Amino acid sequence: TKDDVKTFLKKNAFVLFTVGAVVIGIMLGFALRPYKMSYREVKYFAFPGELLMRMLQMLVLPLLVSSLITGMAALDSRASGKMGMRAVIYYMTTTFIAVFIGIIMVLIIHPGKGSKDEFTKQQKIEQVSPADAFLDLIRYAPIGILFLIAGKIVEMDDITEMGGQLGMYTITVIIGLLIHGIVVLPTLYFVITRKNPFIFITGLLQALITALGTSSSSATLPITFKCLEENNKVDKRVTRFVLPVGATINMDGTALYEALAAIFIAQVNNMDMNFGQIITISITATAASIGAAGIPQAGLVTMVIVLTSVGLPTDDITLIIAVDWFLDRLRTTTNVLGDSIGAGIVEFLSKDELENRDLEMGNSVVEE
Ligand code: DAS
Repeated sequence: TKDDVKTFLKKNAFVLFTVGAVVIGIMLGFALRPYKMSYREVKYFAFPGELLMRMLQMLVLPLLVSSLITGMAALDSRASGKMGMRAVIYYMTTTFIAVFIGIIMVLIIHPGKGSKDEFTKQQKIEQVSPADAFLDLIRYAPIGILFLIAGKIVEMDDITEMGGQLGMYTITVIIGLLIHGIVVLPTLYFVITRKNPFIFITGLLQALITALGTSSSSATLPITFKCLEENNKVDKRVTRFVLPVGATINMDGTALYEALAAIFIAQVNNMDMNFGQIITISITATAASIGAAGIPQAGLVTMVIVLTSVGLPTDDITLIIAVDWFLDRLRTTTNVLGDSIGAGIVEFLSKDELENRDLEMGNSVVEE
C-alpha cells in the first residue's frame, strides 16, 4: 500500500540516496570524460568529494576513542574477570587470523596489479587538514560520494582495467571472508567445544540474514541475542556480556577487509608494501576494526587510519566505494558470525564457573 512504500522509503532513505549518488556519479563521470579535463580542473570539480573525505577523517579519531571507551567500559563493568579475559583472547586471536587471511589473499590474487596511469601519479598525498564540518555529514555524504566517484571516473585513463581490478578485488574479499567464516571460525568452535559448528551456525541463520540485509552489527544485535539464547541455548549471563562488547570491538570481517583493501590500493598505486608496512597495516587494520562502529560502511570510514599509517592516498577509497555497499553486507555477516561463535566458545570455557554460580544460587535459595 502507499503507506508501506512511504515507510520503506523513509527507513531506507540514506541507502537509496547513496545508491542514487553512485549511479549519478558514474554517469556524470562518463559524460565528462570526453572533455579530457586537466588534473587541476578535476580537483576543483571533485572538491565536494574531497570535503567529504576530510569530514570523515575528522570523525575517525572521536569514533575510535569513543567506541574503545564504551567497549572497554562494557567489559569492565559486568564481566567476571576470567570470562572477560577469555572473550578478549578470542577477539584478538580471530581478528589477527582474519587480518592474516586478508593479507595473504590479496598478495596471492594480486587484483590491483598494473599501475595508475601517469595522470593520477601526479596526485600528491594531500596532508589531511580537517575541514570544518559545517554541513551535517549524513545529509551531505551522498553529495560528497557523487563527486568523489565522478571525479575518479574522469581522471582514470583505462576504465576497463580499473573495472577488471575492482572485479578481482571483490572476488578476493569474498574468498577471504568465506575462508574465515566457513573454515576458520567453525574449526575453532569444533576444536574447543568438540560440537558440530554447523548445527550452531544453523541456529544463527536469522541473525546472519539480518546482518546481510542491514549491513549493521548493532541493528542485528537483538536478533543475535534471540538466535543464541533461544535456538542455541547459550547462557544469558554469557550473551549479555559477550555480544554488546563483541558487536563493538570484535569485527573480524572488517579487519580482514581493511587490511586487504589497503594492500589493493597500494597495488593500484604500484607501491610495493615492505614487511614493516604490512605489519603496520595488520596492526592499524585491527585497531580500525575495533574502532569501527556497528553501522553501515563504518569500515570504510576507519580505513582512513590504515591508509594514512602507510602513506597511501586516502581518497583512493573512492576506487572501492562503488562495491562497498555490497562488501559491507558480507563483512558485517562475518562480524556477527564471529561474535556469535565467540559467545558459544566463551560459554563452553566458562562452564564450571556458571555451574558453580548456579550451585551457589541454588544453595542460597535452599538456605532461605
Ligand atoms: N557495517 C559494519 C558492521 O555493522 C562493518 C563495516 O562497516 O566494516 O559490522
